[in-house]
Amino acid sequence: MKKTALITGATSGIGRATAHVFAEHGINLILCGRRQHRLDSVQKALSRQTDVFTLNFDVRDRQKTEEAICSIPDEFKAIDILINNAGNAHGLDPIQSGNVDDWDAMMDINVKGLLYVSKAIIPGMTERKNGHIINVGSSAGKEVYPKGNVYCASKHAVLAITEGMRIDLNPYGIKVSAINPGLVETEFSEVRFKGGPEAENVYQGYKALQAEDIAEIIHFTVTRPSHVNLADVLVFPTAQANSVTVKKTN
Ligand code: NDP
Ligand code: 8X3
Repeated sequence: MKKTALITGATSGIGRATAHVFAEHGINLILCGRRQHRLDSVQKALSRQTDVFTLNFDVRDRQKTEEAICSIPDEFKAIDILINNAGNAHGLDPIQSGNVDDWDAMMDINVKGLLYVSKAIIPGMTERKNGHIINVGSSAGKEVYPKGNVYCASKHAVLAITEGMRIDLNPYGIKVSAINPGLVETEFSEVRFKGGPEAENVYQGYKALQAEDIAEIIHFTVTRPSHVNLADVLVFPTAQANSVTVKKTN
């Protein structure tokens, strides 16, 4: 029986790469994001391999999130796998000069958005006593780095929520995992620096993780036998030892 996965943030980076790997393995997909043209192009690319349904909503909008998930057609409704991936850093500033709009964006998307999506999907999982929730955290959820303040707080919250979900959903046999990457070369830094020149240096002088690396780990995680749960995975590029120690050639 084919499984169904809902992936948030499927228009770019880790989420899109995960959609590709899942499609290769015949997992049906519900792909979410705000950029409709990207949802359309990922759907077009993957529809030859699996069934794909797309949902356009902003995870910050609680009502739109509920409505979008309610609108999922019957053939996709039994969601086996939820990949809570949508999120970004907004800004890299000391706390004393941080931008409050950036703080709102990170807490509203990375934390509250993850909760809104989960709230809409968990009842189906508890009813079926089956499911796997993967929360994409970060090494920033385990370690605070200079100017990371609120982004790190949002990812620490993702880890706390992951642990809470694992405890509360334990009676239902639902797996809950956190995948926590270090530096991954995606559109992440373009978003963090709002398209500014700082983004150019982030992945230079070493081999950063690629979105496909994380997608493979996510696929490995969801294909373990039913008695095995990879609860918490921390993955760095080889050149990275922690948030501030990266061996660069230049
Ligand atoms: P990208 O910027 O490439 O992708 C972010 C995705 O999130 C996009 O698909 C975007 O879609 C979606 N998204 C952002 N805001 C919203 C929103 N308000 N509502 C709905 N969807 C939204 O970055 P990554 O792939 O790198 O990031 C994915 C996850 O991985 C994030 O949670 C990030 O924190 C985490 N991470 C990234 C690391 C890195 O170094 N790149 C390292 C560790 C963790 P759209 O704009 O179409 O809505
Ligand atoms: C993304 C990795 O180090 O920029 O979560 O916070 S980092």
